[in-house]
Amino acid sequence: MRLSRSALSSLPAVVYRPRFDPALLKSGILHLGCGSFHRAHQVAATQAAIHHAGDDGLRWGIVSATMRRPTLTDQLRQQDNCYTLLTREPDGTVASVMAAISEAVFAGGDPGALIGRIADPLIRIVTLTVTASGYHITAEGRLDPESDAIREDLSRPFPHTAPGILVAGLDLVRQRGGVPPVVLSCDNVAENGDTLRQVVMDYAALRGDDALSAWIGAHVVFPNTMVDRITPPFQEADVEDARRLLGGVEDAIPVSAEPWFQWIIQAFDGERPVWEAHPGTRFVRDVGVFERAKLQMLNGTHMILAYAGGLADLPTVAEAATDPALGAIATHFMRHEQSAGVALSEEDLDSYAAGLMTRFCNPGIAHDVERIGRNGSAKMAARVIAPMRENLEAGRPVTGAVLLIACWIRWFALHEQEALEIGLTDPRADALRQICADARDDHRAQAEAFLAMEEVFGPPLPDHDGQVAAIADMLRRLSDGDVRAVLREVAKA
Ligand code: CS2
Repeated sequence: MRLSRSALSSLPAVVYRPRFDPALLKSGILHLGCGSFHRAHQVAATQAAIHHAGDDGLRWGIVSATMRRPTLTDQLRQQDNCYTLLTREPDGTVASVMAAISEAVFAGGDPGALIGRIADPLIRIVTLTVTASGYHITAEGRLDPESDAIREDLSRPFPHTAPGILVAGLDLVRQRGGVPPVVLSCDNVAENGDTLRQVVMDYAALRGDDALSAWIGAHVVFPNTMVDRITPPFQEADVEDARRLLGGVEDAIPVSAEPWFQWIIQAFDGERPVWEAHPGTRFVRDVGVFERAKLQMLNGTHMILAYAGGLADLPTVAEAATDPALGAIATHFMRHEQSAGVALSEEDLDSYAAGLMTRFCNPGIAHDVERIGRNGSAKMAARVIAPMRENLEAGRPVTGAVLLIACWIRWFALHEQEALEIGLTDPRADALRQICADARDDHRAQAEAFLAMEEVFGPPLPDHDGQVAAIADMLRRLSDGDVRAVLREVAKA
Protein backbone atom coordinates (compact mmCIF):
# COMPACT_ATOMS: atom_id res chain seq x y z
CA MET A 1 0.00 0.00 0.00
CA ARG A 2 1.26 3.48 -0.89
CA LEU A 3 1.27 6.25 1.71
CA SER A 4 -1.77 8.52 1.25
CA ARG A 5 -4.60 9.99 3.31
CA SER A 6 -6.48 6.73 3.25
CA ALA A 7 -3.39 4.79 4.39
CA LEU A 8 -3.00 6.87 7.56
CA SER A 9 -5.32 4.62 9.55
CA SER A 10 -3.24 1.55 8.62
CA LEU A 11 0.01 2.87 10.11
CA PRO A 12 1.46 1.22 13.23
CA ALA A 13 0.18 2.93 16.38
CA VAL A 14 3.62 4.32 17.35
CA VAL A 15 3.94 6.40 14.18
CA TYR A 16 3.17 10.10 14.70
CA ARG A 17 0.68 11.29 12.07
CA PRO A 18 -1.67 14.22 11.40
CA ARG A 19 -4.47 14.49 13.94
CA PHE A 20 -6.62 16.35 11.40
CA ASP A 21 -8.17 15.40 8.10
CA PRO A 22 -5.69 16.68 5.49
CA ALA A 23 -8.58 16.90 2.98
CA LEU A 24 -9.99 19.80 5.04
CA LEU A 25 -6.86 21.98 4.83
CA LYS A 26 -7.15 25.41 3.23
CA SER A 27 -4.06 27.12 1.87
CA GLY A 28 -2.86 30.10 3.91
CA ILE A 29 0.87 29.90 3.21
CA LEU A 30 2.67 29.86 -0.12
CA HIS A 31 6.17 28.44 -0.08
CA LEU A 32 8.87 28.86 -2.73
CA GLY A 33 11.39 26.00 -2.71
CA CYS A 34 9.73 22.66 -1.98
CA GLY A 35 12.91 20.82 -1.03
CA SER A 36 14.03 18.50 1.76
CA PHE A 37 14.81 21.25 4.26
CA HIS A 38 11.36 22.79 3.94
CA ARG A 39 9.76 19.37 4.35
CA ALA A 40 11.86 18.58 7.45
CA HIS A 41 11.49 21.97 9.09
CA GLN A 42 8.66 24.36 8.27
CA VAL A 43 6.15 21.64 7.43
CA ALA A 44 6.84 19.91 10.77
CA ALA A 45 6.32 23.16 12.68
CA THR A 46 3.19 23.98 10.69
CA GLN A 47 1.74 20.56 11.41
CA ALA A 48 2.38 21.07 15.15
CA ALA A 49 0.70 24.49 14.88
CA ILE A 50 -2.35 23.00 13.16
CA HIS A 51 -2.62 20.39 15.91
CA HIS A 52 -2.35 23.09 18.53
CA ALA A 53 -5.08 25.27 17.03
CA GLY A 54 -7.58 22.53 16.20
CA ASP A 55 -10.11 23.42 13.48
CA ASP A 56 -8.87 27.01 13.33
CA GLY A 57 -5.45 25.67 12.34
CA LEU A 58 -6.82 24.14 9.16
CA ARG A 59 -6.45 27.45 7.31
CA TRP A 60 -2.66 27.14 7.43
CA GLY A 61 -2.14 24.52 4.76
CA ILE A 62 0.95 25.17 2.63
CA VAL A 63 1.04 25.61 -1.15
CA SER A 64 4.53 24.25 -1.65
CA ALA A 65 6.03 25.25 -4.98
CA THR A 66 9.19 24.40 -6.86
CA MET A 67 10.56 25.80 -10.10
CA ARG A 68 12.90 22.86 -10.57
CA ARG A 69 11.56 19.53 -9.36
CA PRO A 70 8.42 18.30 -11.16
CA THR A 71 9.09 14.71 -10.08
CA LEU A 72 8.90 15.58 -6.39
CA THR A 73 5.62 17.48 -6.71
CA ASP A 74 4.17 14.63 -8.84
CA GLN A 75 5.11 12.13 -6.18
CA LEU A 76 3.74 14.31 -3.42
CA ARG A 77 0.44 14.54 -5.26
CA GLN A 78 0.36 10.77 -5.74
CA GLN A 79 0.58 10.48 -1.95
CA ASP A 80 -2.02 13.22 -1.22
CA ASN A 81 0.99 15.35 -0.12
CA CYS A 82 1.75 12.92 2.75
CA TYR A 83 5.35 11.84 3.37
CA THR A 84 7.54 10.48 6.16
CA LEU A 85 10.01 12.47 8.19
CA LEU A 86 12.75 10.11 9.38
CA THR A 87 14.39 11.56 12.47
CA ARG A 88 17.89 10.13 12.62
CA GLU A 89 18.94 9.76 16.25
CA PRO A 90 22.54 8.53 16.69
CA ASP A 91 21.13 5.17 17.84
CA GLY A 92 18.01 4.73 15.72
CA THR A 93 15.36 6.31 13.52
CA VAL A 94 11.85 7.56 14.34
CA ALA A 95 9.18 7.96 11.64
CA SER A 96 6.57 10.76 11.61
CA VAL A 97 4.06 11.32 8.83
CA MET A 98 3.65 14.89 7.63
CA ALA A 99 0.55 16.19 5.87
CA ALA A 100 0.53 19.99 6.26
CA ILE A 101 1.19 20.61 2.55
CA SER A 102 -2.19 21.37 0.98
CA GLU A 103 -0.96 21.73 -2.62
CA ALA A 104 2.31 20.69 -4.24
CA VAL A 105 2.97 22.79 -7.32
CA PHE A 106 5.57 22.57 -10.07
CA ALA A 107 5.69 26.17 -11.28
CA GLY A 108 8.60 25.89 -13.75
CA GLY A 109 6.21 25.58 -16.68
CA ASP A 110 3.79 28.27 -15.51
CA PRO A 111 5.35 30.88 -13.22
CA GLY A 112 2.41 33.20 -14.06
CA ALA A 113 0.01 31.00 -12.06
CA LEU A 114 2.35 31.01 -9.08
CA ILE A 115 2.66 34.79 -9.26
CA GLY A 116 -1.13 35.04 -9.31
CA ARG A 117 -1.28 32.90 -6.20
CA ILE A 118 0.93 35.33 -4.25
CA ALA A 119 -1.88 37.86 -4.71
CA ASP A 120 -4.57 35.42 -3.46
CA PRO A 121 -6.06 37.20 -0.40
CA LEU A 122 -6.14 33.93 1.57
CA ILE A 123 -2.36 33.61 1.32
CA ARG A 124 -1.19 35.54 4.38
CA ILE A 125 2.42 34.39 4.45
CA VAL A 126 4.91 33.66 1.68
CA THR A 127 7.88 31.61 2.89
CA LEU A 128 11.10 30.82 1.05
CA THR A 129 13.87 28.23 1.06
CA VAL A 130 15.69 28.92 -2.18
CA THR A 131 19.25 28.71 -0.71
CA ALA A 132 21.72 31.59 -0.49
CA SER A 133 22.43 31.41 -4.22
CA GLY A 134 18.72 31.98 -4.97
CA TYR A 135 18.98 35.57 -3.71
CA HIS A 136 21.52 36.63 -6.38
CA ILE A 137 23.30 38.97 -3.99
CA THR A 138 26.65 40.67 -3.94
CA ALA A 139 28.87 40.46 -0.86
CA GLU A 140 27.20 43.68 0.28
CA GLY A 141 23.76 42.03 0.29
CA ARG A 142 22.40 43.91 -2.73
CA LEU A 143 20.84 42.33 -5.81
CA ASP A 144 23.62 41.53 -8.29
CA PRO A 145 22.46 43.16 -11.53
CA GLU A 146 25.18 41.26 -13.40
CA SER A 147 23.82 37.87 -12.36
CA ASP A 148 22.98 35.87 -15.50
CA ALA A 149 19.73 34.60 -13.98
CA ILE A 150 18.54 38.12 -13.11
CA ARG A 151 19.43 39.45 -16.57
CA GLU A 152 17.61 36.59 -18.22
CA ASP A 153 14.65 37.07 -15.89
CA LEU A 154 14.21 40.69 -16.90
CA SER A 155 13.94 39.73 -20.54
CA ARG A 156 11.20 37.11 -20.00
CA PRO A 157 7.44 37.57 -19.89
CA PHE A 158 7.36 35.90 -16.46
CA PRO A 159 10.33 35.81 -14.07
CA HIS A 160 11.79 32.51 -12.84
CA THR A 161 14.00 33.72 -9.94
CA ALA A 162 12.64 34.09 -6.42
CA PRO A 163 13.20 37.88 -6.28
CA GLY A 164 11.49 38.25 -9.67
CA ILE A 165 8.51 36.09 -8.70
CA LEU A 166 8.04 37.98 -5.44
CA VAL A 167 8.18 41.35 -7.18
CA ALA A 168 5.65 40.27 -9.80
CA GLY A 169 3.31 38.85 -7.14
CA LEU A 170 3.58 41.91 -4.90
CA ASP A 171 2.99 44.13 -7.92
CA LEU A 172 -0.34 42.35 -8.46
CA VAL A 173 -1.30 42.85 -4.81
CA ARG A 174 -0.53 46.55 -5.14
CA GLN A 175 -2.46 46.94 -8.40
CA ARG A 176 -5.50 45.32 -6.78
CA GLY A 177 -5.21 47.45 -3.67
CA GLY A 178 -4.82 44.33 -1.51
CA VAL A 179 -3.03 43.72 1.78
CA PRO A 180 0.35 42.13 1.02
CA PRO A 181 1.35 38.83 2.64
CA VAL A 182 4.19 38.72 5.14
CA VAL A 183 7.31 37.46 3.32
CA LEU A 184 9.31 35.13 5.54
CA SER A 185 12.74 34.02 4.40
CA CYS A 186 13.81 30.65 5.84
CA ASP A 187 17.24 30.63 4.19
CA ASN A 188 20.69 30.75 5.70
CA VAL A 189 21.37 34.26 4.56
CA ALA A 190 22.65 36.94 6.93
CA GLU A 191 19.74 39.13 8.07
CA ASN A 192 17.64 37.11 5.69
CA GLY A 193 14.49 39.22 5.97
CA ASP A 194 16.25 42.58 5.64
CA THR A 195 18.34 41.21 2.79
CA LEU A 196 15.32 39.85 0.97
CA ARG A 197 13.51 43.16 1.32
CA GLN A 198 16.53 44.95 -0.21
CA VAL A 199 16.87 42.40 -3.01
CA VAL A 200 13.18 42.61 -3.87
CA MET A 201 13.26 46.42 -3.82
CA ASP A 202 16.40 46.40 -5.98
CA TYR A 203 14.72 44.04 -8.43
CA ALA A 204 11.64 46.29 -8.72
CA ALA A 205 13.90 49.29 -9.31
CA LEU A 206 15.89 47.35 -11.90
CA ARG A 207 12.60 46.64 -13.67
CA GLY A 208 12.27 50.41 -13.84
CA ASP A 209 9.49 50.59 -11.25
CA ASP A 210 10.73 52.85 -8.45
CA ALA A 211 7.19 53.38 -7.18
CA LEU A 212 6.70 49.64 -6.69
CA SER A 213 10.08 49.42 -4.99
CA ALA A 214 9.06 52.17 -2.55
CA TRP A 215 5.64 50.56 -1.96
CA ILE A 216 7.29 47.23 -1.10
CA GLY A 217 9.67 48.99 1.29
CA ALA A 218 6.78 50.74 3.01
CA HIS A 219 4.11 48.02 3.10
CA VAL A 220 5.61 44.54 3.06
CA VAL A 221 6.95 42.94 6.24
CA PHE A 222 10.05 40.75 5.85
CA PRO A 223 10.88 39.33 9.32
CA ASN A 224 14.37 37.97 9.94
CA THR A 225 14.60 34.32 10.90
CA MET A 226 17.19 31.76 11.89
CA VAL A 227 16.52 28.20 10.78
CA ASP A 228 18.46 25.15 11.87
CA ARG A 229 18.04 21.47 11.20
CA ILE A 230 20.64 19.36 9.42
CA THR A 231 18.79 17.65 6.57
CA PRO A 232 20.84 15.37 4.36
CA PRO A 233 19.62 14.77 0.81
CA PHE A 234 17.47 11.79 -0.13
CA GLN A 235 19.07 8.35 -0.25
CA GLU A 236 17.59 5.09 -1.53
CA ALA A 237 17.98 3.59 1.95
CA ASP A 238 15.43 6.13 3.24
CA VAL A 239 12.68 4.39 1.26
CA GLU A 240 13.52 1.05 2.85
CA ASP A 241 13.66 2.59 6.34
CA ALA A 242 10.30 4.29 5.82
CA ARG A 243 8.68 1.05 4.64
CA ARG A 244 9.98 -0.81 7.69
CA LEU A 245 8.87 1.86 10.17
CA LEU A 246 5.49 2.38 8.49
CA GLY A 247 4.70 -1.33 8.78
CA GLY A 248 4.98 -2.02 5.05
CA VAL A 249 3.30 1.16 3.76
CA GLU A 250 5.39 2.53 0.85
CA ASP A 251 6.66 6.11 0.71
CA ALA A 252 8.68 7.13 -2.37
CA ILE A 253 9.69 10.51 -0.95
CA PRO A 254 10.67 10.29 2.72
CA VAL A 255 12.99 12.94 4.11
CA SER A 256 15.71 12.44 6.76
CA ALA A 257 16.79 14.93 9.39
CA GLU A 258 18.66 15.14 12.66
CA PRO A 259 16.69 15.43 15.93
CA TRP A 260 17.79 19.04 16.52
CA PHE A 261 15.22 21.66 15.49
CA GLN A 262 15.54 25.40 15.85
CA TRP A 263 13.50 28.20 14.28
CA ILE A 264 13.91 31.71 15.67
CA ILE A 265 11.57 34.23 14.10
CA GLN A 266 11.48 37.99 14.50
CA ALA A 267 8.05 38.74 15.98
CA PHE A 268 5.69 40.30 13.44
CA ASP A 269 2.14 41.62 13.37
CA GLY A 270 -0.33 39.71 11.32
CA GLU A 271 -2.04 36.37 11.24
CA ARG A 272 0.16 33.33 11.51
CA PRO A 273 0.18 29.71 12.62
CA VAL A 274 1.14 29.04 16.26
CA TRP A 275 4.50 27.73 15.08
CA GLU A 276 5.89 27.95 18.61
CA ALA A 277 3.77 24.85 19.35
CA HIS A 278 6.75 23.00 17.83
CA PRO A 279 9.62 22.66 20.35
CA GLY A 280 12.62 24.74 19.24
CA THR A 281 10.53 27.53 17.68
CA ARG A 282 10.58 30.97 19.28
CA PHE A 283 9.41 34.44 18.34
CA VAL A 284 11.88 37.09 19.54
CA ARG A 285 12.54 40.79 19.03
CA ASP A 286 16.03 40.37 17.66
CA VAL A 287 17.25 37.33 15.77
CA GLY A 288 20.79 38.70 15.33
CA VAL A 289 22.72 36.77 17.94
CA PHE A 290 21.11 33.43 17.06
CA GLU A 291 21.71 34.02 13.39
CA ARG A 292 25.35 34.97 13.74
CA ALA A 293 26.08 32.03 16.03
CA LYS A 294 24.48 29.65 13.57
CA LEU A 295 25.81 31.06 10.31
CA GLN A 296 29.38 31.37 11.54
CA MET A 297 29.75 28.50 13.98
CA LEU A 298 27.57 25.89 12.28
CA ASN A 299 27.53 26.80 8.60
CA GLY A 300 31.08 28.25 8.50
CA THR A 301 32.49 25.17 10.22
CA HIS A 302 30.51 22.96 7.85
CA MET A 303 32.44 24.69 5.06
CA ILE A 304 35.90 23.92 6.49
CA LEU A 305 34.84 20.29 7.04
CA ALA A 306 33.55 20.15 3.46
CA TYR A 307 36.44 21.79 1.60
CA ALA A 308 39.23 20.17 3.64
CA GLY A 309 37.31 16.86 3.88
CA GLY A 310 36.80 16.83 0.11
CA LEU A 311 40.55 17.10 -0.47
CA ALA A 312 41.45 14.61 2.27
CA ASP A 313 39.18 11.85 1.01
CA LEU A 314 36.70 12.19 3.89
CA PRO A 315 33.44 12.08 1.93
CA THR A 316 30.86 12.87 4.64
CA VAL A 317 30.60 15.49 7.35
CA ALA A 318 30.53 12.77 10.02
CA GLU A 319 33.78 11.26 8.67
CA ALA A 320 35.41 14.69 8.39
CA ALA A 321 34.32 15.71 11.91
CA THR A 322 35.51 12.46 13.48
CA ASP A 323 38.88 12.56 11.73
CA PRO A 324 41.29 13.40 14.58
CA ALA A 325 43.18 16.17 12.74
CA LEU A 326 40.31 17.77 10.85
CA GLY A 327 37.96 17.36 13.83
CA ALA A 328 40.46 19.21 16.04
CA ILE A 329 40.90 21.96 13.45
CA ALA A 330 37.13 22.34 13.09
CA THR A 331 36.58 22.44 16.85
CA HIS A 332 39.20 25.15 17.30
CA PHE A 333 38.04 27.10 14.25
CA MET A 334 34.43 27.06 15.43
CA ARG A 335 35.10 28.06 19.00
CA HIS A 336 37.97 30.52 18.55
CA GLU A 337 37.62 32.03 15.07
CA GLN A 338 33.99 31.64 14.07
CA SER A 339 32.63 32.90 17.40
CA ALA A 340 33.93 36.41 16.60
CA GLY A 341 31.16 38.94 17.12
CA VAL A 342 28.73 36.37 18.56
CA ALA A 343 27.39 38.09 21.69
CA LEU A 344 27.08 35.03 23.95
CA SER A 345 28.90 34.27 27.21
CA GLU A 346 32.03 32.09 27.09
CA GLU A 347 30.03 29.33 28.75
CA ASP A 348 27.23 29.51 26.22
CA LEU A 349 29.74 29.53 23.37
CA ASP A 350 31.43 26.45 24.83
CA SER A 351 28.21 24.51 25.11
CA TYR A 352 26.89 25.64 21.70
CA ALA A 353 30.18 24.59 20.06
CA ALA A 354 30.27 21.24 21.87
CA GLY A 355 26.67 20.56 20.83
CA LEU A 356 27.47 21.38 17.20
CA MET A 357 30.43 19.01 17.06
CA THR A 358 28.23 16.23 18.49
CA ARG A 359 25.61 16.96 15.81
CA PHE A 360 28.27 16.88 13.06
CA CYS A 361 29.48 13.47 14.29
CA ASN A 362 25.94 11.93 14.24
CA PRO A 363 26.56 8.65 12.36
CA GLY A 364 22.91 8.47 11.29
CA ILE A 365 23.32 11.56 9.09
CA ALA A 366 24.85 10.75 5.72
CA HIS A 367 25.74 14.26 4.54
CA ASP A 368 28.19 14.39 1.66
CA VAL A 369 30.82 17.12 1.80
CA GLU A 370 30.16 17.62 -1.90
CA ARG A 371 26.70 18.93 -0.96
CA ILE A 372 27.85 21.22 1.79
CA GLY A 373 30.58 22.50 -0.53
CA ARG A 374 28.08 23.73 -3.11
CA ASN A 375 27.67 27.42 -3.85
CA GLY A 376 30.61 28.49 -1.71
CA SER A 377 30.86 31.84 -3.48
CA ALA A 378 27.39 32.77 -2.22
CA LYS A 379 28.14 31.57 1.32
CA MET A 380 31.64 32.92 1.87
CA ALA A 381 30.91 36.52 2.89
CA ALA A 382 28.56 36.08 5.85
CA ARG A 383 29.79 32.73 7.07
CA VAL A 384 33.56 33.09 6.84
CA ILE A 385 34.73 36.54 5.80
CA ALA A 386 32.71 38.49 8.40
CA PRO A 387 34.34 36.75 11.40
CA MET A 388 37.72 36.63 9.61
CA ARG A 389 37.62 40.39 9.09
CA GLU A 390 36.68 40.93 12.72
CA ASN A 391 39.51 38.67 13.91
CA LEU A 392 42.04 40.45 11.70
CA GLU A 393 40.90 43.83 12.96
CA ALA A 394 41.41 42.61 16.53
CA GLY A 395 44.84 41.15 15.71
CA ARG A 396 43.70 37.54 16.29
CA PRO A 397 44.93 34.59 14.20
CA VAL A 398 42.89 33.40 11.20
CA THR A 399 44.58 30.08 10.52
CA GLY A 400 41.32 28.19 10.01
CA ALA A 401 39.89 30.77 7.62
CA VAL A 402 43.11 30.71 5.58
CA LEU A 403 42.95 26.91 5.38
CA LEU A 404 39.25 27.00 4.43
CA ILE A 405 39.75 29.53 1.63
CA ALA A 406 42.83 27.72 0.32
CA CYS A 407 40.94 24.40 0.25
CA TRP A 408 38.06 26.06 -1.58
CA ILE A 409 40.40 27.53 -4.22
CA ARG A 410 42.05 24.12 -4.51
CA TRP A 411 38.66 22.57 -5.42
CA PHE A 412 38.49 24.88 -8.44
CA ALA A 413 42.15 24.37 -9.37
CA LEU A 414 41.74 20.59 -9.31
CA HIS A 415 38.42 20.78 -11.11
CA GLU A 416 39.97 22.87 -13.82
CA GLN A 417 42.58 20.14 -14.27
CA GLU A 418 39.84 17.49 -14.20
CA ALA A 419 41.44 16.08 -11.07
CA LEU A 420 38.76 16.81 -8.47
CA GLU A 421 37.10 13.56 -7.50
CA ILE A 422 33.84 15.07 -6.32
CA GLY A 423 31.33 17.34 -8.02
CA LEU A 424 31.61 21.11 -7.90
CA THR A 425 28.57 23.36 -8.13
CA ASP A 426 28.77 27.12 -7.84
CA PRO A 427 26.98 30.03 -9.50
CA ARG A 428 30.38 31.59 -10.27
CA ALA A 429 32.11 28.32 -11.20
CA ASP A 430 33.11 29.42 -14.71
CA ALA A 431 34.81 32.61 -13.56
CA LEU A 432 36.57 30.86 -10.67
CA ARG A 433 37.79 27.98 -12.85
CA GLN A 434 39.03 30.51 -15.37
CA ILE A 435 41.16 32.18 -12.68
CA CYS A 436 42.77 28.80 -12.00
CA ALA A 437 43.32 28.20 -15.71
CA ASP A 438 44.95 31.61 -16.18
CA ALA A 439 47.12 31.25 -13.08
CA ARG A 440 47.96 27.58 -13.38
CA ASP A 441 50.47 26.53 -10.67
CA ASP A 442 50.94 30.15 -9.63
CA HIS A 443 49.45 30.00 -6.16
CA ARG A 444 49.98 33.64 -5.39
CA ALA A 445 48.20 34.72 -8.55
CA GLN A 446 45.32 32.36 -7.76
CA ALA A 447 44.96 33.66 -4.21
CA GLU A 448 45.23 37.26 -5.37
CA ALA A 449 42.59 36.88 -8.09
CA PHE A 450 40.13 35.03 -5.86
CA LEU A 451 40.42 37.57 -3.05
CA ALA A 452 40.02 40.40 -5.55
CA MET A 453 36.46 39.22 -6.29
CA GLU A 454 34.67 41.79 -4.17
CA GLU A 455 31.26 40.26 -4.91
CA VAL A 456 32.47 37.18 -3.02
CA PHE A 457 34.95 38.49 -0.42
CA GLY A 458 33.85 42.10 -0.04
CA PRO A 459 36.36 44.97 0.14
CA PRO A 460 40.07 44.26 0.75
CA LEU A 461 40.81 42.53 4.06
CA PRO A 462 42.98 44.12 6.74
CA ASP A 463 46.62 43.42 5.72
CA HIS A 464 45.24 42.12 2.45
CA ASP A 465 48.64 41.21 1.00
CA GLY A 466 49.47 39.26 4.14
CA GLN A 467 46.28 37.21 3.72
CA VAL A 468 47.01 36.60 0.04
CA ALA A 469 50.50 35.38 0.98
CA ALA A 470 49.18 33.08 3.73
CA ILE A 471 46.54 31.57 1.41
CA ALA A 472 49.11 31.15 -1.38
CA ASP A 473 51.45 29.38 1.04
CA MET A 474 48.65 27.05 2.14
CA LEU A 475 47.79 26.37 -1.51
CA ARG A 476 51.40 25.39 -2.12
CA ARG A 477 51.37 23.01 0.85
CA LEU A 478 48.08 21.46 -0.21
CA SER A 479 49.24 20.93 -3.76
CA ASP A 480 52.70 19.67 -2.84
CA GLY A 481 51.72 16.58 -1.04
CA ASP A 482 49.61 14.63 1.33
CA VAL A 483 46.58 16.72 2.40
CA ARG A 484 46.09 14.64 5.54
CA ALA A 485 49.68 15.36 6.57
CA VAL A 486 49.03 19.09 6.07
CA LEU A 487 45.92 18.81 8.24
CA ARG A 488 47.92 17.06 10.97
CA GLU A 489 50.52 19.86 10.89
CA VAL A 490 47.81 22.56 11.06
CA ALA A 491 46.07 20.74 13.93
CA LYS A 492 49.34 20.66 15.90
CA ALA A 493 50.30 24.29 15.28
C1 CS2 B 1 24.85 23.52 5.33
C2 CS2 B 1 23.44 23.77 5.82
O1 CS2 B 1 24.79 23.18 3.02
C3 CS2 B 1 25.04 23.99 3.91
O2 CS2 B 1 25.40 25.12 3.70
O3 CS2 B 1 25.77 24.16 6.17
O4 CS2 B 1 22.52 23.28 4.92
C4 CS2 B 1 23.21 23.19 7.22
O5 CS2 B 1 23.16 21.80 7.18
C5 CS2 B 1 21.93 23.71 7.79
O6 CS2 B 1 21.98 25.12 7.79
C6 CS2 B 1 21.68 23.21 9.20
O7 CS2 B 1 20.65 23.93 9.77
